[in-house]
Amino acid sequence: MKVYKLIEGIILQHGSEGYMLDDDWDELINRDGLYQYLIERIALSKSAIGENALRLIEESLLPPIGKQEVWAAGVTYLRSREARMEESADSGAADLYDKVYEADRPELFFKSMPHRVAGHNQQLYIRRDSSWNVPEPELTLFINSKGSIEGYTVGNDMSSRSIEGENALYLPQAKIFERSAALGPCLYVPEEQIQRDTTIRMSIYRNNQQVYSDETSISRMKRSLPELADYLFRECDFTQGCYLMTGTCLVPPNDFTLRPGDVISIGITGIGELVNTVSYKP
Ligand code: DO4
Ligand code: MG
Repeated sequence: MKVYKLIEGIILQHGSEGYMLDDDWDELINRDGLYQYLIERIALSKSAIGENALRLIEESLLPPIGKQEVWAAGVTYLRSREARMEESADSGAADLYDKVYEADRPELFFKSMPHRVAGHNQQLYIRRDSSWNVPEPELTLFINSKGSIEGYTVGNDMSSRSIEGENALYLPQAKIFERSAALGPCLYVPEEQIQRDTTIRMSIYRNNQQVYSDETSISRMKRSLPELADYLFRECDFTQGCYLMTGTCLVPPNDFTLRPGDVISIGITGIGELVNTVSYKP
């Protein structure tokens, strides 16, 4: 089941059918047994809107977020640990990443308020004061206010590697700026939890040429998804639920940096494709 947030209303997509709802986003998604609830809503719905659903989704899609905070986990894959140790070698912080990868407590950090989040086909920004900018493709959890993982989306944790590499204490500046997070295209609510062998892939295009492409499986993540959610909920309440990006598993080569005009496409099997164009903040 896919839940799309539109400028006016919400579309549930189940199989090839679409159903329009006029619910409040936060009330609709923040519940236990979300999949079952959405199935019941479809059964009560008078009619499917068929092909119109696709047109509406294309024309008026928003990121699948209301009042939820966006958090992120870091160094959950070996590839991220390696990349971070390389970029921070000169600052002397390489050890931090090694330690956090092995530690019981995961790295969790605040990523974004909802108003800084871009949706599918919207622009993402890179910092002008950063010389090394990368996208981070991340499976992103929707966790309800009781701490239960009820859905998933595709996330992009845009990052400045030059700022983080200069000093690990600059992490918030490397991570939090206008349009530094993307979520979408939908909230995916499966009947069962997401499969461990789910594939995540990313391609980057410059002047219509592919300049990067790779893929991996979320089974390479060192930690379990409930473990990350449990730590996040230890001493924080999220009355509307929250989103949690689960860490990057793909890192472009060290000589790669994003430029304005680049197009980033991130896909996760079952969820869909999140596509964004890069620019500077106007
Ligand atoms: O440790 C800094 C951030 C790590 C991160 O964002 C990631 O591994 O995805
Ligand atoms: Mg990340």
